This record gives sequence, structure tokens and C-alpha cells, in this order.
Amino acid sequence: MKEREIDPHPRNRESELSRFPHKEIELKWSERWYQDKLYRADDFSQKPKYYVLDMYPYPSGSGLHVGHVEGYTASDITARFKRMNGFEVLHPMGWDAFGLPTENYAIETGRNPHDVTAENIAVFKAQCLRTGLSIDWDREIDTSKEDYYKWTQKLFVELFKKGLAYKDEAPANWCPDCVTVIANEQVVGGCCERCSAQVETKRIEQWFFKITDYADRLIEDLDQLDWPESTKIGQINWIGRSEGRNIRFSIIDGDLDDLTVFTTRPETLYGASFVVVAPEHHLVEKLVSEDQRESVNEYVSRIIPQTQIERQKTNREKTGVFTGKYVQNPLTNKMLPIWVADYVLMDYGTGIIMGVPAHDERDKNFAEKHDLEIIPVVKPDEEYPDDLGKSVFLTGKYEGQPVEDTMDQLFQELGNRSEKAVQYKLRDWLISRERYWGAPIPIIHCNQCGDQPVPVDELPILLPKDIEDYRPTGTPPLAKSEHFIDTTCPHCNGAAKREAKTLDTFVDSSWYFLRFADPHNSKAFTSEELLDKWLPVDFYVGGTEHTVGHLLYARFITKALYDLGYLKFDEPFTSLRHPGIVLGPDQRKMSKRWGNVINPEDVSNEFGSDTLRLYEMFMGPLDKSKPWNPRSVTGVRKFIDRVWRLQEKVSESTIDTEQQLTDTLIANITTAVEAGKYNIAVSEFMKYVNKIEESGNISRDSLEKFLKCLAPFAPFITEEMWVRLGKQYSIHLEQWPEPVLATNIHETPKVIPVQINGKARGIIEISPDFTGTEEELRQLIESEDKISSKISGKSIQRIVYVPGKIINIVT
Ligand code: ANZ
Ligand code: ZN
Repeated sequence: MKEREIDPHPRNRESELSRFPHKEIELKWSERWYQDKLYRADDFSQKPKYYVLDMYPYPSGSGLHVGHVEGYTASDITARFKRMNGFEVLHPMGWDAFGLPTENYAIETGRNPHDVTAENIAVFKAQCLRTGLSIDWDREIDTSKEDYYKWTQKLFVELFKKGLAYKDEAPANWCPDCVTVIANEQVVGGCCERCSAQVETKRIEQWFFKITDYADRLIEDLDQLDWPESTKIGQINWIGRSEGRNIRFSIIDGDLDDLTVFTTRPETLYGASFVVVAPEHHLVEKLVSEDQRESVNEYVSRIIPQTQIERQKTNREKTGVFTGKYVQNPLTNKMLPIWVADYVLMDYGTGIIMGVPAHDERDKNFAEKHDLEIIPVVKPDEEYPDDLGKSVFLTGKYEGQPVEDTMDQLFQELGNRSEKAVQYKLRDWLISRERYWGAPIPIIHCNQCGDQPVPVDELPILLPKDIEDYRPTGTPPLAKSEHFIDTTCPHCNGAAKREAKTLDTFVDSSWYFLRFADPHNSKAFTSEELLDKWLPVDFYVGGTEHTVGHLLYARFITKALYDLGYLKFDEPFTSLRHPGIVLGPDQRKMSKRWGNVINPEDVSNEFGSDTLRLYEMFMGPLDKSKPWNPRSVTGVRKFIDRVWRLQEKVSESTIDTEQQLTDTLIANITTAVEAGKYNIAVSEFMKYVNKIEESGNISRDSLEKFLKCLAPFAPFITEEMWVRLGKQYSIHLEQWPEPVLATNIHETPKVIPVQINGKARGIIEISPDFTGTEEELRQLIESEDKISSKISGKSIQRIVYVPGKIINIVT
């Protein structure tokens, strides 16, 4: 480092020192760090690993927005903090480059998605560098590149061979504007999440991943994750597991098969006064009596084109039509009319329900409209409970008996007419798209041999670049390319055709976190050693909008790969945090329409990226949505200048009160970062500088420690001041400071993962200075319900505690 030249004119000198010259300094360090590969993660390091990941962005035309910067800063602070605390940190970045957003942007601008993607990535990358993110750029990945999608295609082939990928013709969500099918998870309030067009239903052949096979595990394993509770609940509700019973009703007159209904309230069977079949049900045609055929046909053909979403609206009028036939209630032997009505959905349960109008709101509306009998199951003066309790007494058949005691009796009486049944709301994941910009599905259709997977050594199936018109028309653009489509069958060598559909982007992002461990591997998607080294992700940051999409898909793929023997862990993201939405200064969602969009690049230009980072952390708790406040940005910039001027206040002596102040700062920042309370950390820095300014000077030692604490938050100014203090480049490779007096550090409990026989089973809070015996540890573990339930009945051989890191229970 060259000696600084000191301007001889005091006035100029004052102005130079009074304001942090962010432009030159930030540019200088971002280039230097990049060239030096300062944040490279060493695969061979002996240090404990820590994997910090952001949900990687799709490289849109408009560059980073302040919402990106919010999450990226939070994860970057954590990455830098862990690095300074002795961890080998993997903090990579990549581009979710295939898919609708990029392709739609290319279409809008009349360009080719290949070119557009490359340009957009360059913009994003420059902005990430500018923001001071401590990324290992040697691991950058681009999902639209063949060395990436080769492995996406291999993933498909592996799942296909395991029976977890299949083709089916079924009604699907069709976006008329994107001109493709989309997954259930991509329909928000009846509209396409991308373009907001009203989604239609279309019957069309598609490819699915069988995520429903994993429904129970996807619910159960949430227990072991350090995720926001609301996200776990979101996934549980989306999976929608219901326990109930199937009950069989026989049809009166005629030799038709029995009708089976799914119910979660079998004890209301006594009150069933009609049965309803979904309009699409294949039995409808057979059920109808001749005199009712015309009206049933009219009704069914009117309803079927309507979407599920329309039909499920609660305020919708309960329309329906009588079939002319009856079933027998197996409990009361009463004749119940069979109706067809659109409030019963084909793809839930058995597609047939028993109507219990006294106790179900939908059935009640229907019965009132169509004048059907209403039979209460409890005495009229009693309310039927949501949860069964002994206090409710039945009428009719089981007169006077409490509901709960009656269940077994009821099931016994029904014999083989009833059986336990479990239903899920979750549907299989629709992965194929009638679009160009994605990985071609590696399947070959042969008239003789059916669908054959492309042999793995022939992957990748390249996405052809010379397609004349890649715009969506409803049939896949690749189908128009003869030299792409025509091929030979890998099984019989006869003429065959390639699948022309492509994989949705969410397939690319369902495994990308694995590729970062070993991004240049050409033999495997990731080597076994590097998987062991880096995975799973320790800290994952990204938006709540991915709760039932990406986050569920990634968990499913991880479990499928675990079952296939590729992975030794079956959950991808150990802890997860969501950044809240950054609103415009007018408290509205930022949008071009409102003219309230803040561009982070403008903020970096005017105030500097340190200010941008600090401000976005200062705004409030990470997970809350909060409005942008331009005045507060200026305030943070002033704070940066005050930090800059601490250089003028350095004295060589140390006073005790200052040392205590610095110790407290270290302790508070440590606690705040570990708890993800970045906003609290920023205000601690501000308090500290206030106190120092009051006293008039700061010791070198304290300033160095202060800079180290601030370094993860404001990497540029701290690096510059560090070097100006004559210290060795780089502050970002320094050790986190230790308090000297260590008196006022409050010990907050640490969250420690608990394994049972090597498998993650939950978490427990332990004081960081815990030095208890194994017996005390056992008591602690047994007091944690979720874990104790998993070891009850087993005899514990040993409990191994690696202080501060992990507990392993051996049974
Ligand atoms: C009788 C009954 C009485 C019901 C009562 C509810 C309350 P969840 O909890 O969401 O699983 N159902 C079953 N299949 C259906 C379908 N294909 N379309 C529309 N509704 C359907 O809901 C299960 C309940 O939803 C079932 O229990 C059935 O109505 C209805 F007091 O049976 B119930
Ligand atoms: Zn063949």
C-alpha cells in the first residue's frame, strides 16, 4: 500500500476527511477482492464448513432490485461473520436463467433468449460485485448452459427409471398468455403467477414428478428444520393431509357398483340424507335414469369447461341435478337420492360425498336450495363440535350416547362397508412446458417401445439454437424442428421422435444448491466427497413466495435423491429465513405503475454500497415488510461519514470505560448476528459511535475491534480504514474480536441440532457455556417434546455432545 499523500491545504484536507469518498474506494476494493478471489471457498480446508445460500435470481432485464439487496445483505453478513469466526464458508451465486421470465422478456424486446440471458447476467453480476457480496465467483452457475442442464436431464432420467416421472393426460392449468400449462403451485388466486392472466383448464398430455409419494415425509420431516413456523404451516396446509374413512353405499334397483364416499366425519352418517357425485365422474353416465338423462347431460356439459377455482368459490350458488337413482344409507337403510353437483370435485377423495346438511355448511346450502331432508345427528339444542368431545350426545340410532364412544360401534356395524382412508390436497408436480427456453425433456417416443429415456451417456440433449420462431403457440416450438425431433429409438433402433416439451425452471432450481459444491464436475452432478464436505445448506435466505413451490420441490428432490442413494441427507436447507417486502416510500408495493421504485444502483451511486447495505438492515427486522425512507438513507450515510472521521480521533492510550464499551459492542453484535437481528446490530454500532464522539477519542485497539465488527455490514469503508491504520489487507480474513474483560456478555442459549443415530431429528436450546454431565444432557433432551417422542421406548446407549455444534444420541 502506497503512502497517502497529504493535501497541504487544511480546508481541502478537512473536506476529504469529513466525507467518505465512496465512489473510488468501493470500486477499488470490489475489483481487488474479485481479482484476489478473496472469498473463494477452499474444498480442502480443515475448518468446519458453513454453507450460506441466497435463492438465486432469474436474470431479468431490470437488474437487482432493493428486495434482492435486502436478502443478499443479510446472508452476506452471516457469511462474513462465520468466516471471521473460523468457518470455511461456501457462499456462491448463480443464475436461474431458463424459464418464462427471461423468455418473455426476450419476446417483448424481440430478441433471442440466449443473447438476452448473457447480457442480463453480466448486469446482475456487476451489481452483486458493486454491492460488496462476498461470493465465491469461481462457482458461478447458469442453468441455461449445457454443463448444467445435462445434470437436470440426468435427474429427470433417474426419476423416470424409478417411476417418479410419468406422462399423463389430465385437465391442467393453462395460461392463455404464456401459452403453456403451469403447475398448481404457479396459480395464485386463479391467475398465472407470472403474467396474472386468468388461468383456464385444458386437457392435455403432460409430464409429472410424483411428489405425492413423499407427502407424509414432507410433513413429518419439517420437525427437524429451523424454519419459520408460518412456512412449515404453509407446506402442511398445501399438502393437506386428511384422515377419514371411505364408506360404501349400495345402489337401489339396478346392478350398478356401489358408490364410495370419502368423509372426515363418519360419525355423521346417521344424518346423511343424499349423495353427490362430481360432474366429471365416469359413473355419472351409468347412474342416470332415462327420464333424467337430458337434464343431467345439459348440466354436466355446462359445468365441465369451468375451472376448479371458479367451482371452489365458497359464495358460489350450489347448483346440481338429480340423477333419478337412489342409494341405501348402510346405517339407517334409508333411501338417499343421488345428485350430480359441481361443488364436489373429481380429484379429491373418491369424487363422491355423502351430504350431511345438518352439520356441513356446503351440504346445508345445497339441501335448502333443492329441498332435501336435514337430519341432525345431535340433539337440536346442541351444537355439533369441530372436535369430537364426550359432551355431545347423539340422536337417532345411538340415542343418548356420547359421540366418541360410538365410533367403534359404528365401524363394527358397518363391517366391510367402511375403511380407514387418507387423502391429500397435494397433486403431482407438473414439470413439462410447451415452451422453448428450458431443458429438453430427455425422452424418445417409439411406436414399438413406448417412451424410452435417453441413455445417460448421450446427455445432454442440446436445446437447438437455430429455431426460427421460438415464440409460444401452444404446441412446443421444438416440435417444428425436424432435425431435433427425428431420432432413433435407443431400444429397437427404429425411427422415433424426441419429446418436444421442455422442463420448467423449477426443475432447474430444485437441485442447484447441490451443484455449487462441485460446479465444474463433468463426470457427476457433484462428487461424493464435496457433497459430504458442503451439504446441506446451513443458512438459506429467500422470499415467502416460494413456500409451496421451490421450497417444497427442493425438499422432494433431495428426498428422492436420498432414496436413489446419491445423498446421505434428506433435507436440503437446515435453517431458513425470509426477508420481508421492501415497500416504496409511499408504503405501496414498488411498481413502475406507482412510480415508487427505488433502484439500488442509484443509491450506491449517490450514497455508496456500504450505506445501501447498512440502511437496508437498519430498516427493521429482516422478516418484516417495511417502507423505504429516503431521509433515513441520508441519516445512515451521515453515520458512515462519522465512522470515517473516527480516524481523526485515534489516541494511543486506552481507558477502562472505553474497553468495556467495546467489549459490550462485540458481545451485542455477536448475539445480534447469530439471532439474525441485523437491525439491532446497526443501532448498536450507532450507539457506540455516539459514545466515542462524546469522549472525544478512541484507542487504536478499540477502533480495530470496532472495524472488525462492522466489516460484515459495511465491507468497503472498514477495509479502507483497516489498511489506513497500517494493518494488513484484508480485514475480511481477520478473526472475529474477543472481548477483553468479558464481564457483561449475556449468555443467550444456542440452538443445537440433535441427531438420533446420525439422522437429524430436531433442535434444542443450550446455554453456550453448558458443562453438565451426560445425565443432565439427557434430562434436557427429554424435556424437549419433539425429540423425546422419538426416543421414547428406545434405550439410549450414549449421548455425544460436540459443544456448540451438535448432539448425537445413540440408541
Ligand atoms: C360428511 C361430512 C359431515 C363432512 C360434516 C364434513 C363435515 P377435508 O377436511 O378438506 O379433507 N368431501 C370429500 N370429498 C370431496 C370432494 N371430492 N369434493 C368436495 N367435498 C368433498 O374435507 C373432507 C370433507 O369434505 C368430507 O367429509 C366430505 O364432507 C367433503 F359435518 O363428509 B364430509
Ligand atoms: Zn423402439
